[in-house]
Amino acid sequence: MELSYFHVADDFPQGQEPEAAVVIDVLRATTTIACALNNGAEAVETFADLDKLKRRSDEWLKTSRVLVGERGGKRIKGFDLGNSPIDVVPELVSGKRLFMSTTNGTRSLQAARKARNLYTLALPNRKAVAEKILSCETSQLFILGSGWEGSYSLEDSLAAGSLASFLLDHAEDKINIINDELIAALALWNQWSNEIEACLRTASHGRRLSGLGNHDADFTCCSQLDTLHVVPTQVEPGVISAA
Ligand code: 3SL
Repeated sequence: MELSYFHVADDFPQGQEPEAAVVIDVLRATTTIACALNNGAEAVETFADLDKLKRRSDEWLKTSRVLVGERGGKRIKGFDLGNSPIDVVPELVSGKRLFMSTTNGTRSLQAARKARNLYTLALPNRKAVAEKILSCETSQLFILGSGWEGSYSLEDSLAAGSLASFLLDHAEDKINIINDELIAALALWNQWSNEIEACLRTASHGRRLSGLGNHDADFTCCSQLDTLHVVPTQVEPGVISAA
Protein backbone atom coordinates (compact mmCIF):
# COMPACT_ATOMS: atom_id res chain seq x y z
CA MET A 1 0.00 0.00 0.00
CA GLU A 2 1.39 3.39 -1.03
CA LEU A 3 0.83 5.95 1.72
CA SER A 4 1.07 9.73 1.30
CA TYR A 5 0.24 12.56 3.66
CA PHE A 6 -0.92 16.06 2.69
CA HIS A 7 -1.03 18.76 5.34
CA VAL A 8 -4.03 20.83 4.21
CA ALA A 9 -6.91 20.78 1.72
CA ASP A 10 -5.09 22.85 -0.91
CA ASP A 11 -2.25 20.27 -1.03
CA PHE A 12 -4.59 17.40 -1.91
CA PRO A 13 -3.85 16.31 -5.50
CA GLN A 14 -6.63 17.69 -7.67
CA GLY A 15 -8.19 15.77 -10.52
CA GLN A 16 -7.35 12.45 -8.92
CA GLU A 17 -9.75 9.92 -7.49
CA PRO A 18 -7.54 7.97 -5.07
CA GLU A 19 -8.56 4.46 -4.14
CA ALA A 20 -8.85 5.51 -0.50
CA ALA A 21 -8.45 8.66 1.56
CA VAL A 22 -8.51 9.44 5.27
CA VAL A 23 -9.31 12.96 6.48
CA ILE A 24 -7.99 14.08 9.87
CA ASP A 25 -8.93 17.06 12.03
CA VAL A 26 -7.91 16.10 15.56
CA LEU A 27 -8.94 19.50 17.02
CA ARG A 28 -11.78 18.92 16.62
CA ALA A 29 -13.98 18.09 13.63
CA THR A 30 -13.08 14.45 13.05
CA THR A 31 -13.08 13.76 16.80
CA THR A 32 -16.59 15.23 16.96
CA ILE A 33 -17.66 13.11 13.97
CA ALA A 34 -16.33 9.93 15.62
CA CYS A 35 -18.05 10.72 18.93
CA ALA A 36 -21.36 11.68 17.27
CA LEU A 37 -21.53 8.48 15.23
CA ASN A 38 -20.45 6.45 18.25
CA ASN A 39 -23.33 8.07 20.15
CA GLY A 40 -25.88 6.98 17.56
CA ALA A 41 -26.13 9.88 15.09
CA GLU A 42 -27.72 8.66 11.85
CA ALA A 43 -25.05 10.48 9.78
CA VAL A 44 -22.99 13.65 9.67
CA GLU A 45 -23.49 15.69 6.51
CA THR A 46 -20.58 18.07 6.05
CA PHE A 47 -20.40 21.43 4.32
CA ALA A 48 -17.64 23.96 3.70
CA ASP A 49 -20.30 26.46 2.62
CA LEU A 50 -22.83 27.71 5.19
CA ASP A 51 -25.52 28.71 2.68
CA LYS A 52 -25.52 25.19 1.23
CA LEU A 53 -25.77 23.77 4.74
CA LYS A 54 -28.78 25.95 5.53
CA ARG A 55 -30.58 25.07 2.30
CA ARG A 56 -29.99 21.34 2.75
CA SER A 57 -30.82 21.22 6.47
CA ASP A 58 -34.08 23.12 5.82
CA GLU A 59 -35.24 20.02 3.92
CA TRP A 60 -35.15 18.05 7.21
CA LEU A 61 -37.62 18.06 10.06
CA LYS A 62 -36.31 20.17 12.94
CA THR A 63 -36.85 17.21 15.25
CA SER A 64 -34.52 14.96 13.26
CA ARG A 65 -31.62 17.32 12.63
CA VAL A 66 -28.87 19.00 14.63
CA LEU A 67 -26.86 21.95 13.28
CA VAL A 68 -23.24 21.71 14.40
CA GLY A 69 -20.44 24.10 13.60
CA GLU A 70 -17.91 26.73 14.45
CA ARG A 71 -15.99 29.58 12.95
CA GLY A 72 -12.76 30.54 14.67
CA GLY A 73 -13.53 27.94 17.36
CA LYS A 74 -16.84 29.54 18.40
CA ARG A 75 -20.34 28.17 17.79
CA ILE A 76 -22.03 29.61 14.72
CA LYS A 77 -24.94 31.89 15.59
CA GLY A 78 -28.25 30.03 15.33
CA PHE A 79 -26.62 26.59 15.38
CA ASP A 80 -27.61 23.99 18.00
CA LEU A 81 -24.07 23.04 18.94
CA GLY A 82 -20.50 24.17 18.42
CA ASN A 83 -17.80 21.72 17.40
CA SER A 84 -17.06 20.07 20.74
CA PRO A 85 -16.88 16.26 20.79
CA ILE A 86 -18.18 16.24 24.35
CA ASP A 87 -21.41 17.99 23.35
CA VAL A 88 -22.60 15.37 20.85
CA VAL A 89 -24.15 13.21 23.57
CA PRO A 90 -26.67 10.42 22.78
CA GLU A 91 -29.61 12.43 24.19
CA LEU A 92 -28.99 15.13 21.56
CA VAL A 93 -27.76 13.21 18.51
CA SER A 94 -29.08 9.65 18.60
CA GLY A 95 -31.03 8.85 15.42
CA LYS A 96 -30.49 12.36 14.07
CA ARG A 97 -28.64 13.77 11.11
CA LEU A 98 -25.96 16.29 11.99
CA PHE A 99 -25.36 19.13 9.53
CA MET A 100 -21.81 20.27 10.16
CA SER A 101 -19.55 23.08 9.01
CA THR A 102 -16.17 23.92 10.54
CA THR A 103 -13.34 26.29 9.70
CA ASN A 104 -10.92 23.71 8.27
CA GLY A 105 -12.09 20.11 8.73
CA THR A 106 -15.08 20.28 6.42
CA ARG A 107 -12.92 21.98 3.76
CA SER A 108 -10.60 18.96 3.77
CA LEU A 109 -13.59 16.63 3.54
CA GLN A 110 -14.75 18.56 0.50
CA ALA A 111 -11.29 18.36 -1.11
CA ALA A 112 -11.16 14.57 -0.66
CA ARG A 113 -14.77 13.69 -1.37
CA LYS A 114 -14.03 12.11 -4.78
CA ALA A 115 -11.93 9.35 -3.21
CA ARG A 116 -13.47 5.97 -3.98
CA ASN A 117 -13.39 5.13 -0.26
CA LEU A 118 -13.29 7.99 2.22
CA TYR A 119 -12.95 7.71 5.99
CA THR A 120 -12.43 10.20 8.79
CA LEU A 121 -9.93 9.56 11.54
CA ALA A 122 -9.26 10.99 14.96
CA LEU A 123 -7.05 9.56 17.68
CA PRO A 124 -9.90 7.76 19.53
CA ASN A 125 -10.83 5.76 16.41
CA ARG A 126 -7.36 5.34 14.91
CA LYS A 127 -7.25 1.55 15.38
CA ALA A 128 -10.76 1.01 13.98
CA VAL A 129 -9.98 2.98 10.81
CA ALA A 130 -6.53 1.41 10.42
CA GLU A 131 -7.98 -2.10 10.68
CA LYS A 132 -10.63 -1.22 8.09
CA ILE A 133 -7.92 0.00 5.69
CA LEU A 134 -5.89 -3.17 6.20
CA SER A 135 -8.94 -5.37 5.67
CA CYS A 136 -9.74 -3.64 2.34
CA GLU A 137 -6.22 -4.36 1.03
CA THR A 138 -6.20 -0.97 -0.61
CA SER A 139 -3.15 -0.24 -2.77
CA GLN A 140 -3.16 3.57 -2.43
CA LEU A 141 -4.05 5.71 0.57
CA PHE A 142 -4.01 9.51 0.69
CA ILE A 143 -4.05 10.93 4.23
CA LEU A 144 -5.23 14.54 4.44
CA GLY A 145 -4.89 16.83 7.43
CA SER A 146 -6.91 20.00 7.96
CA GLY A 147 -4.44 22.45 9.47
CA TRP A 148 -5.58 25.98 10.19
CA GLU A 149 -6.59 28.29 7.34
CA GLY A 150 -4.10 26.75 4.94
CA SER A 151 -1.23 26.27 7.40
CA TYR A 152 0.35 23.13 8.82
CA SER A 153 -0.94 21.73 12.11
CA LEU A 154 1.02 19.67 14.61
CA GLU A 155 -1.92 17.62 15.90
CA ASP A 156 -3.12 16.41 12.47
CA SER A 157 0.43 15.36 11.61
CA LEU A 158 0.64 13.53 14.93
CA ALA A 159 -2.47 11.53 14.04
CA ALA A 160 -1.22 10.86 10.49
CA GLY A 161 1.95 9.48 12.06
CA SER A 162 -0.08 7.37 14.48
CA LEU A 163 -1.98 5.82 11.58
CA ALA A 164 1.22 5.10 9.61
CA SER A 165 2.78 3.62 12.75
CA PHE A 166 -0.16 1.25 13.27
CA LEU A 167 -0.10 0.15 9.62
CA LEU A 168 3.67 -0.45 9.74
CA ASP A 169 3.35 -2.42 12.98
CA HIS A 170 0.70 -4.69 11.48
CA ALA A 171 1.74 -5.00 7.82
CA GLU A 172 5.25 -3.62 7.45
CA ASP A 173 6.06 -5.60 4.30
CA LYS A 174 2.98 -4.18 2.53
CA ILE A 175 3.50 -0.50 3.39
CA ASN A 176 5.39 1.96 1.22
CA ILE A 177 5.71 5.48 2.65
CA ILE A 178 5.72 7.76 -0.39
CA ASN A 179 6.39 11.31 0.80
CA ASP A 180 8.56 13.19 3.28
CA GLU A 181 5.48 14.68 4.95
CA LEU A 182 4.55 11.23 6.23
CA ILE A 183 8.11 10.39 7.29
CA ALA A 184 8.07 13.60 9.35
CA ALA A 185 4.64 12.73 10.77
CA LEU A 186 5.96 9.33 11.87
CA ALA A 187 8.91 11.01 13.61
CA LEU A 188 6.45 13.32 15.37
CA TRP A 189 4.42 10.35 16.56
CA ASN A 190 7.54 8.63 17.84
CA GLN A 191 8.41 11.80 19.75
CA TRP A 192 5.00 12.45 21.36
CA SER A 193 3.11 9.14 21.46
CA ASN A 194 3.38 8.94 25.25
CA GLU A 195 2.33 12.58 25.72
CA ILE A 196 -0.54 13.03 23.31
CA GLU A 197 -2.46 15.61 25.31
CA ALA A 198 0.70 17.65 25.85
CA CYS A 199 1.26 17.66 22.10
CA LEU A 200 -2.30 18.86 21.46
CA ARG A 201 -1.95 21.62 24.05
CA THR A 202 1.44 22.68 22.60
CA ALA A 203 0.05 22.94 19.06
CA SER A 204 -0.90 26.44 17.91
CA HIS A 205 -4.54 25.44 17.55
CA GLY A 206 -4.48 23.94 21.04
CA ARG A 207 -3.21 27.24 22.36
CA ARG A 208 -5.87 29.08 20.35
CA LEU A 209 -8.61 26.92 21.93
CA SER A 210 -7.17 27.46 25.41
CA GLY A 211 -7.27 31.20 24.74
CA LEU A 212 -11.01 30.95 24.04
CA GLY A 213 -11.74 29.46 27.47
CA ASN A 214 -11.55 26.20 29.37
CA HIS A 215 -11.34 23.30 26.90
CA ASP A 216 -9.90 20.71 29.29
CA ALA A 217 -12.63 18.16 28.50
CA ASP A 218 -12.08 18.60 24.77
CA PHE A 219 -8.33 18.03 25.15
CA THR A 220 -8.96 14.90 27.21
CA CYS A 221 -11.45 13.54 24.68
CA CYS A 222 -9.35 14.38 21.59
CA SER A 223 -6.24 12.78 23.18
CA GLN A 224 -7.78 9.36 23.77
CA LEU A 225 -6.20 6.63 21.64
CA ASP A 226 -8.04 3.61 20.21
CA THR A 227 -11.08 3.91 22.51
CA LEU A 228 -13.84 4.11 19.86
CA HIS A 229 -14.68 1.34 17.42
CA VAL A 230 -16.47 3.45 14.85
CA VAL A 231 -15.30 3.81 11.23
CA PRO A 232 -16.80 7.03 9.82
CA THR A 233 -17.30 6.33 6.13
CA GLN A 234 -18.51 8.53 3.29
CA VAL A 235 -21.69 6.89 1.97
CA GLU A 236 -22.62 9.63 -0.50
CA PRO A 237 -20.76 12.86 -1.28
CA GLY A 238 -20.35 14.75 1.98
CA VAL A 239 -22.38 12.30 4.06
CA ILE A 240 -20.47 10.34 6.69
CA SER A 241 -22.00 7.45 8.58
CA ALA A 242 -20.81 4.66 10.84
CA ALA A 243 -19.71 1.51 9.02
O1 3SL B 1 -10.93 23.83 12.01
C1 3SL B 1 -11.84 23.07 12.21
O2 3SL B 1 -12.42 22.49 11.33
C2 3SL B 1 -12.30 22.91 13.64
O3 3SL B 1 -12.23 21.61 14.01
C3 3SL B 1 -11.66 23.92 14.53
S1 3SL B 1 -12.20 23.95 16.17
O4 3SL B 1 -11.39 23.05 16.96
O5 3SL B 1 -13.59 23.62 16.30
O6 3SL B 1 -11.95 25.32 16.63
